[in-house]
Amino acid sequence: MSLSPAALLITVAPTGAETTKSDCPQLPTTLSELVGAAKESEEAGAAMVHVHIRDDDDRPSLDPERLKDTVAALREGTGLVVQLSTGGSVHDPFEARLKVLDATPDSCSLTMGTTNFGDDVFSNPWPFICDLYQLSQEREVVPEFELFDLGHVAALARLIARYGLPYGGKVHVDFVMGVPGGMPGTTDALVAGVAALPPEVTSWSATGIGRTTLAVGLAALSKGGHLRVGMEDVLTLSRGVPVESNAQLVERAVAMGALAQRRPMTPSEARELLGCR
Ligand code: KMH
Ligand code: ZN
Repeated sequence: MSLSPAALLITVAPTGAETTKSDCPQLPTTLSELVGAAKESEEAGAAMVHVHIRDDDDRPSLDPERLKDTVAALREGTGLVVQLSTGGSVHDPFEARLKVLDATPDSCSLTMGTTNFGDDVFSNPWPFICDLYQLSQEREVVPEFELFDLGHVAALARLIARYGLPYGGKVHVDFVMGVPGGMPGTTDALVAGVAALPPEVTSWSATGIGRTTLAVGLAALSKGGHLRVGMEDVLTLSRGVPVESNAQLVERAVAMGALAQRRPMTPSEARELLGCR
């Protein structure tokens, strides 16, 4: 009997909407920087990319044409599963967030509730969640449910009960932990979240923001989950040591996975896991 290691989905989140280019010049904000970071991350072992884009002044953007060009460029330059953020920045209106699906990504993020987000509010009221979910089903885009809090897990069960399974028939969630205002980035919180997942969930990953990144990553591996890493979520490797590239974080995730006898999943395995086209 072969005992090949179980596959580990590594998602890279290279940019996010919160960090400024002036605070972090190595953050990939232009299209060519983003594609470069995605290529390097794929070579390092990532199978999916979670994408936020910026405008010409490096500010967060949901510009429809830019989003389409970004999806095309990532498809051209990489084999990664392309997941567009529908969360955007805390300032983005619901209408623009729904329009993200016009760019025909493979996957989209879908946050399961409103959460305090540092000093801001990341707004995801129930009617917006329902609209976005139904649109993802219509457009055949696979959602990744982002869970910032235990209540978001309960909201996911309610959503599936009301509207059925996502396009593709699989249910993949990502625990986003350690946001000031959301659930803490601890093993205890992750264990509670995983225990509460509805039975329809077929796979889950976790990411710990800032200094919780290692605790959450190790806890996720010990529970058999998958990992999301990237400069959207963490900007230091250890206290005072800046991240130089997204690939560096992917390499670290691969090394952590190797200790847990997991090998990086390929993009085509990820497509199968997630039920993407
Ligand atoms: N930037 C946060 C306000 C997502 O991508 O869907 C929302 C976020 C979640 O990053
Ligand atoms: Zn995001």
